[in-house]
Amino acid sequence: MTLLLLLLLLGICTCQFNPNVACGRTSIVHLFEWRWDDIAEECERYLGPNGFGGVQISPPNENLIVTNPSRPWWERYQPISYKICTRSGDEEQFRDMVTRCNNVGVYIYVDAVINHMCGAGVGKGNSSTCGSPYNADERSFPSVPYSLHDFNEKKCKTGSGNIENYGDADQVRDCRLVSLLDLALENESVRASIIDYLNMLIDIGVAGFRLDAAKHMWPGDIQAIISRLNNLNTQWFPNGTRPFVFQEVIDLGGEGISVKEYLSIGRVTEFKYGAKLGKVIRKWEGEKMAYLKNWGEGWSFIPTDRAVVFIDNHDNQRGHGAGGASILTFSDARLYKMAVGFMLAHPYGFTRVMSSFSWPRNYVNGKDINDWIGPPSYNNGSIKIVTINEDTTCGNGWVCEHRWRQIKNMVIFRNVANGQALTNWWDNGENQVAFGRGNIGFIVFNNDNWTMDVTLNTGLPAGTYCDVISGEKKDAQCTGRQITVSSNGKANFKISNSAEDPFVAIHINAKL
Ligand code: AAO
Repeated sequence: MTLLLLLLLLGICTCQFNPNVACGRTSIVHLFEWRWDDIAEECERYLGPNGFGGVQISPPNENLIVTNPSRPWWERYQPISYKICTRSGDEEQFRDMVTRCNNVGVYIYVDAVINHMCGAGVGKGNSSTCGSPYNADERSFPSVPYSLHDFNEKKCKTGSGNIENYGDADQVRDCRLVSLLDLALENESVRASIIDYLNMLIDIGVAGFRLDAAKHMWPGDIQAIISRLNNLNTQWFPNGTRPFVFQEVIDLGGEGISVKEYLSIGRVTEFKYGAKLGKVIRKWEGEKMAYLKNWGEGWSFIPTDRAVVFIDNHDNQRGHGAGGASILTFSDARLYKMAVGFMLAHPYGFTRVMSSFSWPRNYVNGKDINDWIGPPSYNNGSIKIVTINEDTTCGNGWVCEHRWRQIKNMVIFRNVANGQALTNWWDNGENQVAFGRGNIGFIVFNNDNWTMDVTLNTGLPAGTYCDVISGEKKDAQCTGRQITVSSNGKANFKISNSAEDPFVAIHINAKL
């Protein structure tokens, strides 16, 4: 009884900061632009069995259909109504996905676009994913309904009505982000519409929300909305569970708004993480992996229990948002796997893995002019299904980084090492580093231009382990390299700088 009370209290205390993942699961994956039917399948056939905790999905609400350029991915960030009706599927398919994913312990996190509606200049019509009418000129969205007084038309003080200076916090909140019609979130009618939308999703069974463009909303408005959300559906979650909320706030420093203003509301995306780690792994600006010894708060990141971290996201993998050229993506596969491996091995933050579709990058003067290209789709605009190849990778233009052996196995490593402190840090002063997680797991990187050959204290029990980067343990056999830990916990690591993946990871569940 006391234990129950304690657990209950713990649950209540951590509330909206708790990712709500099922016990023993520690990461979510962003299945960017996937169809609901495919996500349901993926939960059952892959994510559940491989220990993924959840899926961040693309915005499920009705959006503008953009035809020039033709069906860009970013049309989904231009809401027309809160009907569940997009290229990813309709409400029935959405409900089916949530049910099936929840039933295998993989929870759904909705990308909630509540700061704005569509662009100011898109005119009027019913070219939207469910055919709902809109009139951007009159600020009219009858299907919500929203009208002129629901938008920040008078509050914004810039000449253009758009955000012109990120140094001015008022502008960033009261003016239009890239001309998107900015909702007046202090209006009770606006709040009520948004709360209805989010509560509908909660009642269907979602576990939480990514709050898109949170930096462009006043913290007090977000707080007011969050506080009126329902508890999660008790069919899958304990009584009294609060929705997990993580806010998209880009703060690389030097602007009018600080990420700190949002930390009491929910978790926040730590954009410094991927931007800095990209520089370190690329060895730009004199950065070295040895400097990662105090990675985390030591690098002036937000507190670990407030951070959502990732190597790249759907914006900065193609030059949108923030981070610039240092961001690593699937296009730099070798370095990317090391970065994701480091992130998943390191205890800092709540981790999100990116899963992308491919597109032909085409740089003109340093900018990818194909940054708008939408998901793999047929001529009629419908999104292509995610096919699975014999070797477990994806087809039809889906990259599926989360299925790359090295990344999938590190998601499992993180689950196994959950709750263990970082131990036995070692570095050579350059780009060869290693660290453990308690006496549960150990990881070693060689990002120098020479071979590594060292004997390190792993902290692991003696035995032979299967390296989960070059292979994995299958039916008590190892398909990759084997590492022998002697009775004093030491093991020799020889990693060629020209290895396909110049890192090695072992953990107690990969002991042979
Ligand atoms: C599209 C068209 C526009 C058109 C508009 C309306 O591209 O030309 O005006 O429709 O018709 C996405 C796309 C947009 C797209 C939009 C709607 O990215 O291109 O517009 O859908 O379809 C800011 C926000 C951040 C936002 C990010 C993209 O703060 O919230 O821009 N991300 C989210 C989503 C994103 C989505 C939206 C929001 C809108 O993830 O997919 O947009 O729903 C600075 C600021 C950041 C700011 C960036 C970029 O960053 O700090 O807050 O992000 O600039 O404007 C260094 C600095 C760093 C700086 C960066 C870039 O790295 O250190 O701080 O440089 O300057």
